[in-house]
Amino acid sequence: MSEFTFDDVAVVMGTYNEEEAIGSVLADIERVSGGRAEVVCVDGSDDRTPDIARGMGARVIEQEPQGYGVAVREAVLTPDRPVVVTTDCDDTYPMERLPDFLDLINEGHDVVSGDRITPGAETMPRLNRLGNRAFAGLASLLLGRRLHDVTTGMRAYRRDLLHRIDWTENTGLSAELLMRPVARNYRVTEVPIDYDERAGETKLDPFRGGAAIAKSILRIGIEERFGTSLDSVTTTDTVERT
Ligand SMILES: Nc1nc2c(ncn2[C@@H]2O[C@H](COP(=O)(O)OP(=O)(O)OP(=O)(O)O)[C@@H](O)[C@H]2O)c(=O)[nH]1
Ligand SMILES: [Mg+2]
Repeated sequence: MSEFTFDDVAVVMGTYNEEEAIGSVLADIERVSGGRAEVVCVDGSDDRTPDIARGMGARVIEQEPQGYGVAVREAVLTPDRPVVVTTDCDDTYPMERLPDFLDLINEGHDVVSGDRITPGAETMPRLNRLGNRAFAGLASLLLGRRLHDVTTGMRAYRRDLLHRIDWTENTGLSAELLMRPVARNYRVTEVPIDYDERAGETKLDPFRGGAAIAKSILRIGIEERFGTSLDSVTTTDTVERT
């Protein structure tokens, strides 16, 4: 089997008023991939974000802002390229690690997930760090496999896996994108990554967002482990803007 190169990679993201960060994120992707990775932004901004993205050669799909997962679901399902990498557009994730993620896909993994927690994540707000540890602990218990960071935004996926699973979550989509493949015995690995301080304003309310993520993890864990649909845990997951 021939190895994937950056000509086979699409880097995708939801973008919502990220004009302070998007130039730097897209420049990093361009530099690290030698301009070969395709970039897809699913954008709900009312600032200059989409203009900057288009000016830098990204494909921009406009979408009313409906929350993280609605945007990222569309973003991961859009590319035709066989390797899809997600990131946040806030300059927190280390784009210089893209070659390592691609190497791990080429070694046979279906999902490569950036683990911010193991290296310390000192730049992450304390409440977020505690919450993220708790989410990983809960998901690990439910799935019976130790996972370290289930809410990370930086992952690489084989495209066919993304189209074989139905994705149901919004704020909890990041956890779902890791948990369902783990539960279905895809080859999933976590790789430690550094995590930077965010540029620009957060788009998520930590309390409402955290509650939504906890519910998603419970629902997915129970559905995947016991094959029971947990409609009673379903809520309308609207996103509180800060
Ligand atoms: N299109 C679109 N993008 C969104 C929406 N909500 C969040 N995003 C984007 O999704 C990514 C993740 O959102 P963040 O605000 O960084 O969420 P977070 O990483 O949990 O929180 P921080 O710790 O503040 O970074 C960012 O690139 C946002 O711009 C939305 O409703 N629509
Ligand atoms: Mg972020």
